[in-house]
Amino acid sequence: MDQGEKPEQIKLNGVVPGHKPSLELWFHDSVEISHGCRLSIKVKDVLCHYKSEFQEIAIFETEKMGRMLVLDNTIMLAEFDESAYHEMIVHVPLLVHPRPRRVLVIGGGDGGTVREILKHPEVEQVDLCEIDGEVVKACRRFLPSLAFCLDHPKVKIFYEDGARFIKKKPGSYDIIIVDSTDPVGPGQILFQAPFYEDMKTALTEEGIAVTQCESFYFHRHVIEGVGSFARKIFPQTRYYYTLVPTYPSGVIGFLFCSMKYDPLRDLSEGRASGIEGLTYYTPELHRASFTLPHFAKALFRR
Ligand code: SPD
Repeated sequence: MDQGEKPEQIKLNGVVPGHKPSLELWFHDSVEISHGCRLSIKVKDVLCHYKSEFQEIAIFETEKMGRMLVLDNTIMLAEFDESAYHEMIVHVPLLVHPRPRRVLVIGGGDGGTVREILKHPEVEQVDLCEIDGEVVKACRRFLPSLAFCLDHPKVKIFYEDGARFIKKKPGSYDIIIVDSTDPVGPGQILFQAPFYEDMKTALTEEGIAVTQCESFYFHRHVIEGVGSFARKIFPQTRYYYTLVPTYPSGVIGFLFCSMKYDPLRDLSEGRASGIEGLTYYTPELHRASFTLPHFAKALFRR
């Protein structure tokens, strides 16, 4: 190297040693800390942040992922990829049931699941049971791209504990969707056998329940546990998944619990083609999402 020539700077993951970055705000999802792994999202602004009776609620304006809802330091959704979650938790069961008229959502106070249900014209009534009214309030104000649908005349909101609410509704619903948080705090009870028994009672004889059932990378014990009691309660149970880059493992799955209909045999492709405004769901993906990696399939054999 000639004298006076500057040595090449060594970069570590794009960071030049000695360079002082300007102030940056990153949110770190805390759900996977026990796996020694964390997802970080760059934030532009904190739109709201406060504690409700049940949990800590925050909504951020992010740099690249749109607005993001965080409950108890765990990412619930980002506008960037929420459609991959909400379209799959909704259209899979609603396109398998031939006449989904009455639908119950437990959790889902952000409105994303209800928004997708309302794309099915045959649905007559959507009951939303959300334990935390503050989530609905915050999303109405800061996440209108999801919460706008909560004022639709077919929608009725109940601010109650879903596990208690469902006990009062025997034989009432064609479809139940559990759009819950993780199995900690208020969401814990929704991952237990008595709740699955009560869901079965609340369904009609041909009903379908779909529940948020975590990631096959990081929550194998949850999937194994729920899978083992759910298959004793429902005539049919199948696990399927979707890809959500703003969840720490990039995937999240659902348990399809059915009294009669099969998620592959009974899919109505004709009705699927009439649904407007889809960005993720296709009938091909519907089928493919039930095909699991070898290790995930093994979780259901015990
Ligand atoms: N690990 C986070 C799981 C969150 C699932 N629920 C999201 C709610 C979106 N409506």
